[in-house]
Order: sequence, then structure tokens, then C-alpha cells
Amino acid sequence: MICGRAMHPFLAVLCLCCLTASACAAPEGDVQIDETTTAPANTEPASADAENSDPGTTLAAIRGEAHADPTTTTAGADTTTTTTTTTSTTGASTKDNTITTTTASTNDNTSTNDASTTTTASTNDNTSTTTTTTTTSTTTTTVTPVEVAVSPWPLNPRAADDRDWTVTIETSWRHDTDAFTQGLETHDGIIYESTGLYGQSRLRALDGPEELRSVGLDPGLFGEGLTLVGSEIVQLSWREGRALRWDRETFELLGEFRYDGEGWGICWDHVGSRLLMSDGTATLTHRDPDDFEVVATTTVTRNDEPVRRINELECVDGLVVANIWMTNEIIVIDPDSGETLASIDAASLAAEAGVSADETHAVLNGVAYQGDGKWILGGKNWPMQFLVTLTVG
Ligand SMILES: [Ca+2]
Repeated sequence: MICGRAMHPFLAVLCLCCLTASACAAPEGDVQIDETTTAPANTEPASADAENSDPGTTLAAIRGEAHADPTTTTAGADTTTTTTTTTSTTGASTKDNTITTTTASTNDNTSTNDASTTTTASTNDNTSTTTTTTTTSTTTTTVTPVEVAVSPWPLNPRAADDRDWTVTIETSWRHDTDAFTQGLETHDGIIYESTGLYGQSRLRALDGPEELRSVGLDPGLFGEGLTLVGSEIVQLSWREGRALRWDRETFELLGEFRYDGEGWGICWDHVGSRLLMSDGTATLTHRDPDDFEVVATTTVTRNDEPVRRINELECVDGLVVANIWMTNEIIVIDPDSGETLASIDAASLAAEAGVSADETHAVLNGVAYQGDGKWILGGKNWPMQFLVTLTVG
């Protein structure tokens, strides 16, 4: 019904009723509602096709030499772009007689785009249109950096042409000048230090310059080298023939081993499952970790001559690293043959620490391998300790 100014008064009242009363329904068919129906999109959501995902990951194993220690560093992240395709089809009736087929695809499995679009259109008497659409879904996968081994050595000490190495200082920190360093090792970021001299010997746990805990030795013991064996610390004494066994976490004294001769340096060779110990001569004594019994001895040599005064030790990757008492030289030793494989000149550290040559007690002593090619070195009563890497030359 159409309301207007020219209508009959009765119709005008009726019209007013219709406009104001919700119960007054418009006669069916009186109002033409032209409904436009919008068909819901019939396109399936694109989804990644797992089977088409090819991370294309090549994990480059960046290892050191054949005897690399299983310590690690981080390789660069690798990013791979994977493109997958999903196809959907929409069918709808139309009034024209056209079949239109559109196919678009993009395929990229190698981060190199290779896209193609093909459109085919034809006209005939059919009354449907079929559109095939290939949608593109791109997934970018960032591969988690992979930890790979870094060698402790600048060159393979068993095969290198140049075995004269030196140190490069990465950083340094304050060290207690009252600490007469006799043994040094590190684990999980904590430095374990044994100090000597009668009445002053201690076992210490350090976080850089800060002492985390410390325990004094019997005044009759002169502390010497130490090493970690599992949850225990084994600490030598100089002439007392007693190796103290400590709990690594609490510094509780668990017991001791007895041995003959002097104790200088010691390290746990996990590769050979043995303790290796020096006594100030050219001898390395191999000991059973359970009862400290001697199982073998090796004479350290260089050019077939014995190398004496082997002092503080560090077992690394099946080899032994030792500083030679009263020198700034550190050597790398094959513990089975006794052969000196490489020589490290660490004289720059004493100079950096301000230790003069005539301070005969304040000598280089203390070698600890941290991992990632980094070493902690120090000296007796030195005012600083150093984090270094080894370099050729
Ligand atoms: Ca050591």
C-alpha cells in the first residue's frame, strides 16, 4: 500500500494506523522486498600441507679437528621459506553460458619463486561457471641454531704443521693476591681453585672475582693440584701423600687417598677413565679413580728429551695440558706416548698482570678449560685471572 497526500481520508487513517501500530501488518505482497542473497564464500580455508613442507635444512657440522672436545658453540640460524598450495573450487549458477576456468598456482620450495598463472576461458551452452582457484600459503620456518663443537685447539695438535701457539686475552677479572694458586678447574661457570702454602692452603669456589665458598685445609697440608671427578673434587697435597676428596657442592670432606711421592698437578681424563698426576718431574702417573692405585706411568718428552717440572694439569679431549713450573710455557702432551705435541707461550699474561720476572713465586700456574675454545689461566698470587683463546704464532 502506498500512502500519499492524494489518498481518501479513510485510507489516510488506515495508513496512519499502519505507520504507528506494529501489529498492523502490511498485506502480503503489498511491499516488494527485493532480497539480494549473497552466497557465502565457498572457498576452503587455505592450509599448510605438511607433506609439502621441506625445511631444506642442512645442519653444517662445524667441528674442530679430529680430537675436538665436545664443547659447543652456535652456528648461524638457517631460514627456509616453504610455500604450499591449496586448491578450492567454487561452483555457482549464472545466467550466461560461459565456462571460465582459472588456475593460478605458485610453488616455491627453494625460496626461488616460480609462479605461473594459467587462465582458460571458453564459451558454450552450459549454464554454470566453475572457478578453480589455487591459493598460496607461505610458511617461513626459522631453524633453531644448532650447537656444534668448537675445538679447544687452534690446530689439531696431533697433525698441525705449526705447533707454536700463543694466547689472546678475551677478558680478565680480579684475583685474590693471597691465593697461591696450585690447582684450577672450572665447571658450569664456577672456578674451583686449590691454594698452597702451609697454614694458608684452601679449597675455593669462585664466580670470577667473587668467592662463593671456601674451606681451609689442615695447617699441616700444603695444597696442590685439584680436579673434578663427577660430584667430587680430588685435591692433592705437596709432600704429605694425602689426596683429599671433597663434595663438589658442599665442600664436605668425604675422605682421602694416600700415595707415595710428591703431588703437584692432577686431572681427570674422562676419555681414558683415569687420573693423571704430576710430581714435579717429567713423569705422568696414571691412577685408578676408585682407589688411586698406579696403573701406568709416562715420561713427558720433547725431541726425545724429558720435560721436567710438569706442574698444574688440565685434561682436555684425551690430551694433557700442563704449565711448566717457573716458566710462562704451557705444553700439550699425549698422555700415552708422553710426546709434547704443542707449546703455548703465555708470557703476555704475566706482563698484563704486572708480575715482574724476579718474583719467583708469582709464576704462571693454573690451567682450566672452560669450553667453546676458551681457557682460564692464572698464576700464584696474581692480581688477575684471564679468559683466553689459543692462536697460532
Ligand atoms: Ca687444571
